[in-house]
Amino acid sequence: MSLVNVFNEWDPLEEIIVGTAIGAQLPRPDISVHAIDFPELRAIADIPTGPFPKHIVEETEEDLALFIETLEDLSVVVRRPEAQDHSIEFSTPHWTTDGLYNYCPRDIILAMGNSIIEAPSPLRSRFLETQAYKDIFIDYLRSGTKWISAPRPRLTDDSFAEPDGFKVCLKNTEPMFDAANVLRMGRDLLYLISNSGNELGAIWLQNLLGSDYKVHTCYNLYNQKHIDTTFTLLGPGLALVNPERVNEHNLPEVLRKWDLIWFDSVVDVGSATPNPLSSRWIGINFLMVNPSLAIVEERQTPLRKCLELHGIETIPLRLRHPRAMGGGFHCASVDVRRRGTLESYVE
Ligand code: DAV
Repeated sequence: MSLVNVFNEWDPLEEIIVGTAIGAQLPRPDISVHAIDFPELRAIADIPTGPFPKHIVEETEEDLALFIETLEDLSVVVRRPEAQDHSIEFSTPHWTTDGLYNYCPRDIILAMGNSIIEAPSPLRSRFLETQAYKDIFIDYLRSGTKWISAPRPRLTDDSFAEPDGFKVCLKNTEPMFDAANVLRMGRDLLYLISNSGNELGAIWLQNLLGSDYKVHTCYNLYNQKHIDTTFTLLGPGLALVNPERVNEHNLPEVLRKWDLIWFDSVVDVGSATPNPLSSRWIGINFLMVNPSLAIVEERQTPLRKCLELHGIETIPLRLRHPRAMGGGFHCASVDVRRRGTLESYVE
């Protein structure tokens, strides 16, 4: 049986890939890094670059080790990427870059049904990032998993219009998206249109998945990058919503009949770096182990209380640098197998 078998964000978790902070660095700046990671900065020359401070890498590795131990205690199989040297430059005929990190497998790997899909990231620095997962994917392949890599995008300079703060400037020139632009809810998938995902990417994904699934493009929610600090899907018909981004006008149609928790008490844990890769909303980027158990960053006390009021127990764990590194427990992992079947959660 395929080791990859997952249809949503909440069924009982059986296997997961957890990222690593080893080798993490900020790549050489370009227009995609500007639009997706640093829209608050005026010029490309202002964008920070180079290795993450040693203490951030070491503390994140310690925190991930405890996350993994906790998952293993819950009988979840955990796999890790190979560490890579992201400072090595690489090129296509059109451009040269270096890499970012392997901290957020969520961003570049989409597990859906019995398929593993390597996403066509609009960030040049992530062009080769899935190489760190090849041996894992080969194991999955041998077990019957379908292994698909989306068409590699050209990523020429004209993929983006001139970055203009928080406006969408990713063009629709070819399919481009990060896997973290997608949330899985059985037969329906949410797909955020933003600087890290365009409409051709949604069409590519829809055509790949076929008529058993419906990819719902969502607009005007959050223009910068991923969807997993805007919604957290908790269980069948229940979601946590970021009220700073979502309102009754832009709420995706498929969520209208769901019970929504409009959660406004996220704790800003700050950042040890001046230009963090994520906003304070990284606090709602947590992992469902099953519909009544979540792994949550320990400083998010109001969130824990809120989930517990809704019958969801929480395991608080330390994660010291979610803003600097751009990922909470959801981003820093990709769940590939959950016990469950393909269902519709929308009437
Ligand atoms: O809200 O700053 C972080 C994206 C993490 N994958 C935010 C988006």
